[in-house]
Amino acid sequence: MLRLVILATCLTLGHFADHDTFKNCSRVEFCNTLRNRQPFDKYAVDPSTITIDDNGSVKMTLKAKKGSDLQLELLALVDRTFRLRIKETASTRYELHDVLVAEPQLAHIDGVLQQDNYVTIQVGETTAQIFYDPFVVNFYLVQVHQVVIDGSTLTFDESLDQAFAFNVKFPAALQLYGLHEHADSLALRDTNGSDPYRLRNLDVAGYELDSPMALYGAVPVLYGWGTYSHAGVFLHNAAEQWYDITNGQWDTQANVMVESGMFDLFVMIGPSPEDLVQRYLSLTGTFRLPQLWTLGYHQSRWSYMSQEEVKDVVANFTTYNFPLDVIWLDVDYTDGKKYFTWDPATYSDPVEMQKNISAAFKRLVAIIDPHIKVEKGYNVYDGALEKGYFVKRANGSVFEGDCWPGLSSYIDFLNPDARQYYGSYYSYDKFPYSTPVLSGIWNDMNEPSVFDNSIEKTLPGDSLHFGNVSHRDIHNIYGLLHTMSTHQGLLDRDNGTTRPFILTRAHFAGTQRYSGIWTGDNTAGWGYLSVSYDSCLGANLLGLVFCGADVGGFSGNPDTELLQRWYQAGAWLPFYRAHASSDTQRREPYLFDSGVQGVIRGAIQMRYQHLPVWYTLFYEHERNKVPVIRPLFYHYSYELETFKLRNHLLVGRDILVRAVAEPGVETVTVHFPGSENEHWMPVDSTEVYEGTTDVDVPVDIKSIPVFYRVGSVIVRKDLVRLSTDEMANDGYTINACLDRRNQSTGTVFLDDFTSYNYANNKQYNYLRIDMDDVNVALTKIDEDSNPDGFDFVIDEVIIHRIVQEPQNGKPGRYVKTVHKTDANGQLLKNLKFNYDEPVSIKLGL
Ligand code: NBV
Repeated sequence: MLRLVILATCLTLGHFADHDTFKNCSRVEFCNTLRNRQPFDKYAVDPSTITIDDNGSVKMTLKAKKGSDLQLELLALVDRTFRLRIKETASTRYELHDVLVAEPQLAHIDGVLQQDNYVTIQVGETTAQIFYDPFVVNFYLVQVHQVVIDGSTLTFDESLDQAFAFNVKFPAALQLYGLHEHADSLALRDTNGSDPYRLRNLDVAGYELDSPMALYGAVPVLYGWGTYSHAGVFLHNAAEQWYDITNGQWDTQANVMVESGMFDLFVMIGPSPEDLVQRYLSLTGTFRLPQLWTLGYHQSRWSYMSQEEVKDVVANFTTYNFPLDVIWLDVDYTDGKKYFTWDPATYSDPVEMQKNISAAFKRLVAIIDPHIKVEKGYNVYDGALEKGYFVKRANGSVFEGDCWPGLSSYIDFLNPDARQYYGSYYSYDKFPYSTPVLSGIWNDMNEPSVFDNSIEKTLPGDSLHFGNVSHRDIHNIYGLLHTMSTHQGLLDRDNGTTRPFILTRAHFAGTQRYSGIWTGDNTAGWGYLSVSYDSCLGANLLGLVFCGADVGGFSGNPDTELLQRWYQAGAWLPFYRAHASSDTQRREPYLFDSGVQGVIRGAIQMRYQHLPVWYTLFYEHERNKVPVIRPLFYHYSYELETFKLRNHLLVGRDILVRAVAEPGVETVTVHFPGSENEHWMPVDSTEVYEGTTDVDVPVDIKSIPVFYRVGSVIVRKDLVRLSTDEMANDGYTINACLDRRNQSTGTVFLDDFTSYNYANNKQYNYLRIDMDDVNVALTKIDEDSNPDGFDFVIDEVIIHRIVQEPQNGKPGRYVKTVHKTDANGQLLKNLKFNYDEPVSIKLGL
């Protein structure tokens, strides 16, 4: 009963985060003590201890003026990256595993210069310089000072157990980004006068906006962005952390306070934004190409309460002509919240339901949480208990806490055997009545969430994991380990033939190797629509590319204007799912009047038209370590105006989107980046805008400002059907946006859309498309790839040609011509190519 009251309170309160439960810095002892520490140069290098190994490692002792000495190790890594590790001589600190994609490769040290008071280590164009006393570590690229670890504030305080703190400065940067996940602007704010940004994975129901409070995910990366040089740091540590931020010329810095674990800091030097993101992804990995259907539209609700309701929703999407790929099951499909079971009364025939879903060319995703109901006779529980696979209390007994099923225990995912055990339940025989139609899994509540406000709704820090590891040391990777287990389970289930789809709420650096993410329990308010862009852009810079937000808002009821705007804006985030809390009014799109339906249908169809763009971008993310969506400053960092811009994003390099995140507007201000060399064409009008201008663009409820970059080729599928499966054999439309030289370029990627054959056997068709106003040239990008079976069928080519250049801030004009045949009058879609040779098509009229 009490639980119901608390839950009801949270739900009605909506977006008021619970500040009694979730602490600010002053209520967290180590943060409160370390935040205001004064610099006092506690450490100095003892030069007699320095050892240098040309193969990339430098070691020395830091003598403490008070307390214990420390050992410093500096590793030079490939890709303009250094790794700085500092610990006590007899360290008992937990050293993190499972996060890096592989052991980072050491670089050869090209030169060492030892002076009286400093040593410099030269690796290619980068230099690390360590001053002995006062102790400071500087990192340079050529002559440009990039990162400074300020030894005067380095604190390893024995009175605070294993807590430590340090300051990191970014002399070439103007603005810091990173520290995902917070409901705040992408550009981190100065925290002087407010709480520091907190990284601790927490189940914050009804989170508030513009807040440094911790949310579900924690990615300890800071990027320092400048107009000419970019550098970053990644703290490889999964304990709770707080970051004070200062931005500004010569003063951009962070004060970092950490509860426990290792000082293990990767210093990554750009100089370009692309370089910087690539360095980080070289350490933590990329998201693998998802199956095509995952990029379609997803419909969810907490919960569809019966198999009949599920079938009814699916049928209505078809009846009302809304594309849909996936229907989601929230917790209520289970038997008493026992995962890997079905409620026998309401989901009595899951196999028939899955057949029904599949007959409509849709798929199913179901939720599986990490807490396990304490119930003798429940196989998942019994097995885990017997084998010792649950997290333990400090006294060694199995931890039990309250969650959805009532009393629950928590799988200890740090234990590889427990991961294997839990993952095995995804197999068809151990998850009764599951079939391949259950195509993906949703891992929720994996911060992990425990319904006990006195411990911030999560496991206590002193609870114990495999190998006697304290929970506090690994708290922020619990969700990552959960998805790792699910990922392996799904791979095994399908014998490695299918690319798993997982959505997770808790996440950390490296989660991208296993799962997509969403922004959790947002609220039906305009600010939450806006912040979904900040959040997913931030995630994309950190490799967490498959990101979305609950369309419409999880809590509360959006009015129809907000709902329509959300469908329009959400279509341009990588993951596109509508979801709503249990106490909200039903809002499946077919429930609205025909006008609203039309707008929502249009938004979803726009998404489906651009699926080839999304799919190609996801492939290019994996291949080139580039984000799928990008803030404007990623490509235009020389334009200061782009640093704090909100509601704008780039899909890849070539599509600019401006979300309408304001109610009742007839125009919105769009920032077009790129100086006079860049031009932008709206998809739904014939104007042309010039780069580095701000324009008030008219909008009505049917439109969202979307622009193609002049010079690009955008490949679409313009015949939109009701699911990706039904569109699989349809041809493509090539949109060529010709530049002043009458040229445009793009790429397209095709494969079987489901398996790993693209990676394991190079079975794919990856083409570069070069166009002028009469010629289409297709060139196979990888000589050794095999495009058999993946024909790029061209239905039509649309040429966009500027007929009037924009001038003095006034838009220009372009015209479109549509071509369906080649110069011989042959229908383009009837042309068959051998992609092993470059293809050249002359267009007919
Ligand atoms: O499983 C119920 C919900 C889910 O719908 C939501 O998306 C998650 O973020 N879940 C949280 C647990 C309860 C939230 C109050």
